[in-house]
Amino acid sequence: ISFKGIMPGETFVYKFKLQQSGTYWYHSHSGFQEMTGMYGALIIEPRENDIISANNEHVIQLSDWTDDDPMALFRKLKVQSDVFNFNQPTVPEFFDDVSSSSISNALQRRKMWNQMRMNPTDLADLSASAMTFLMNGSTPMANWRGLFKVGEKLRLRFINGSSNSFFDVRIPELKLTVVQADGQNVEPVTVDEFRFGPGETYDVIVEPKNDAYTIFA
Ligand SMILES: [Cu+2]
Repeated sequence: ISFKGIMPGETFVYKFKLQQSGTYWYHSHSGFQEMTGMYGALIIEPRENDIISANNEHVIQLSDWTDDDPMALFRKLKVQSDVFNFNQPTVPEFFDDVSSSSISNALQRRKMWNQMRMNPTDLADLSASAMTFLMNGSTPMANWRGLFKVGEKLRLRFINGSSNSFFDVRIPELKLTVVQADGQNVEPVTVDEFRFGPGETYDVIVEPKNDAYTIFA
């Protein structure tokens, strides 16, 4: 809206006053370019010493990728919004509802969802049937070396750079201490797992006791 865009091969220098530091990211807002990889991390170091101490840090940016033309996917959703939802409530779920409450409650519930023209399993427009989920641009088949070192205090800057997907993130056998959310330092909270939606960032501190772990999202 505000300018004519950056043509292929051109460069453009953005200038803006920094009022903040922390983990942020950027992405394109035109032509579904974000879904085809036009995004990246923006890490802003604090002017003074960082109060979050770590021996090392890595950015882990999650995204969702489609082998289809995103415009074609969008067209399908415009025609039928639940085309990728293969978990629709049908007759058996209706009888489950009847037996767990009553027939009038079950009918009432169906009526409510019908009025909204939605269903209770409508969690995201696109699911794994249309998407592959990526970490730093790599598929789930990929592997990284040298990320974890025993005894090192490691800061992982998680970014949900997806167009559509919520992620539940955990590293089995490692506690995650959340120290920053959306670029703002927070009172540290130690968890086994966190959930974040498109656009959100969480920085966590981990202290590996082995040199191999799975980052699961
Ligand atoms: Cu955006």
